[in-house]
Amino acid sequence: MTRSSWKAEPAGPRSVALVGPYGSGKSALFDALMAAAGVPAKRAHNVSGRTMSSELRLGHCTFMDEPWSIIDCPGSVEFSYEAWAALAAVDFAIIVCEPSPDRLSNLPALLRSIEEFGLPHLVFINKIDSLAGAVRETVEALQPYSKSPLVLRQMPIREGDAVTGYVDVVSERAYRYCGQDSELVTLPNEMREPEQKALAGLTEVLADHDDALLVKVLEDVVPTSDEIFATLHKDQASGTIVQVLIGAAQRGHGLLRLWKALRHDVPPAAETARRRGITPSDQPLVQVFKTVNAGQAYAGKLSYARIWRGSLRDGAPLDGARVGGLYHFASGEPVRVQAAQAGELVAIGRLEGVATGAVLGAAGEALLPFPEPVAPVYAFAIAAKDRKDDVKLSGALHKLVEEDPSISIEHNRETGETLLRGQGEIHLNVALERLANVYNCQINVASPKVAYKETIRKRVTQHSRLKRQTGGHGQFADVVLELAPRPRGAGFEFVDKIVGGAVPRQYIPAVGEAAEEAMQKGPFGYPVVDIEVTLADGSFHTVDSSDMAFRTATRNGVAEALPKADPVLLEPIDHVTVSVPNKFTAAAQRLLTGRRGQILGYAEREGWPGWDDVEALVPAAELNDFILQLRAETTGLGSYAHHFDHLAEVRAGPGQKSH
Ligand SMILES: Nc1nc2c(ncn2[C@@H]2O[C@H](COP(=O)(O)OP(=O)(O)O)[C@@H](O)[C@H]2O)c(=O)[nH]1
Ligand SMILES: [Mg+2]
Repeated sequence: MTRSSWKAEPAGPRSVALVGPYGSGKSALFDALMAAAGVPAKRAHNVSGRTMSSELRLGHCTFMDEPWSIIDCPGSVEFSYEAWAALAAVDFAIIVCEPSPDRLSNLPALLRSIEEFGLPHLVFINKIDSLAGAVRETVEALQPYSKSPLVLRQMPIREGDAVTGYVDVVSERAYRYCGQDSELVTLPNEMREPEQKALAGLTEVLADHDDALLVKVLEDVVPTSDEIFATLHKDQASGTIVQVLIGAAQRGHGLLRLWKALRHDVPPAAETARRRGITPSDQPLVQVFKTVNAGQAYAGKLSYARIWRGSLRDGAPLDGARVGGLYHFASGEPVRVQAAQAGELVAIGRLEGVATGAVLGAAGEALLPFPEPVAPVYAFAIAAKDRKDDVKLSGALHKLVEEDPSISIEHNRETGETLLRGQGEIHLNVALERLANVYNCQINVASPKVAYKETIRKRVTQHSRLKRQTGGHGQFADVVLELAPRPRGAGFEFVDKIVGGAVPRQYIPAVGEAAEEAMQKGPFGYPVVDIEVTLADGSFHTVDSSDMAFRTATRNGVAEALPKADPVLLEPIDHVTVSVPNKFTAAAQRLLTGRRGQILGYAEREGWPGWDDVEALVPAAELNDFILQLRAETTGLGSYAHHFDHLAEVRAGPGQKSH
């Protein structure tokens, strides 16, 4: 007898990502879900050798005959890109949070991305064993960030300080936690009233989207549990509501209930593909959501990918590349598989030249949207310890960016430095560790230099004469230069005021070029800007004058004139927009002022209820580690964007003499 004679056909492969703040218990929940499906946890390292909390983890299991790919995402804001990339790949998200209204951290931003992807999701309030207040408080704190109503499906049952079980709000049944399972118990008397209230609230929310239910509510007819369940599932599937479940990953509490929700509510992979606009066909379509240039343990490169369409075989060609191994992961170890089908998340070996976000097999089709790399907010200046390693370093940096598009490399022409830019100190330290340990690059690290400039504040006239007699014919040039300040941002200008051939025409371009070249380094050692150099007068010698002689005379003249022209150091001032929940607006302004910032004002952040954008002009020199302080003072929520605005005189700056 086949099982399908009494049970619906098992669904095909589906995938889920666990996202949420750092420390909310995502990894514990990942392990617990795996363990419940018979895959023992092994909290070792990832394939790449990075620690788990800094990198997403993929795992595979089969639960009640159905195959699952599950992603454990890093929680820290500095690694959010990995979480976003995972959200672009899966069918469903579980938002894992703690039962504490002030531990929301990156949840507002996460909910936003989840909604942008139109990704069905539920909230799992973990660590229910350590519940202090009421679960409802956490739900209420989260609600403003969710477009759809959050619906609490379970209420904790307390005995003294301990949470011993839960009441299922819809079925009105009480359960006592016992390991991963739970047993039916009688509904405690003191829970009756709160449960009724919760059910009434839930029914009202559902009635908003269901006329039949609305009529019953209005006529005071109590709908049956089945009616409520039916509407609930419909609304969950369409995303009009988001269910909230509770549990304790570490104790296994609420796990089977969570698995049940996944089996019921995670849409089939084909449904996700349809939502993402993928044309059905047999031709494989694959998107890479993570790249690991694996370390010592696994030679070569692994591309973690979602198979959106078709199937893959080990060794088969794929869009010009070749599948050099197909892997699942069990207990943290890669397990080689021969084939994989649509809906699975797999690691593909040796897809050389294929970066994170790449789509393979999409001949002529619109590319699948993938998260834009976030703008960097923190940087180190790096250089190979040994110049001989420059080529090796640049190859390694290329691979780093291929793995993690939220890292960028910039060669700053003004300071001559190579900048490794990313999302924070931990993010960049992980990158540095990989440079050292995986790519074997010995590098020096420093804080990036500020691109100072100089200018002058006084008009001066300088006479410069070059006269050299060396053997045969000599060198002669004679110029009268006037240096004058120009308005900020006006740049360099050369003016020729020679009349009557005091300096012959053919030498004048050389004077102009030499004056401009002399601006490369002023008395303080920085480029000189916003100056007008006028060639006012001069003289020449018919035999000894030359372009070269006029160049030298001009360079010497400018170098002599600049220190007399009241030079001043200029520093870049950035326009900064800090985004924070409005309870931190005053704190953000204080931080900016503390960094010599000039506050321009603040306004509500568009599309972010309860948030403000604070705008300010801040010296770039003060912004190096600004993000670290901003996050520290805003429980990790604050972020900022910046761009160059103007140059301003430094009143008391590095290495500057007082005038
Ligand atoms: N009390 C309690 N602690 C938990 C539970 N789940 C996880 N933790 C603890 O919370 C901390 C963070 O867990 P982890 O899974 O690493 O969080 P992640 O950063 O979200 O992956 C660890 O110390 C866990 O032991 C739980 O259900 N109850
Ligand atoms: Mg973790």
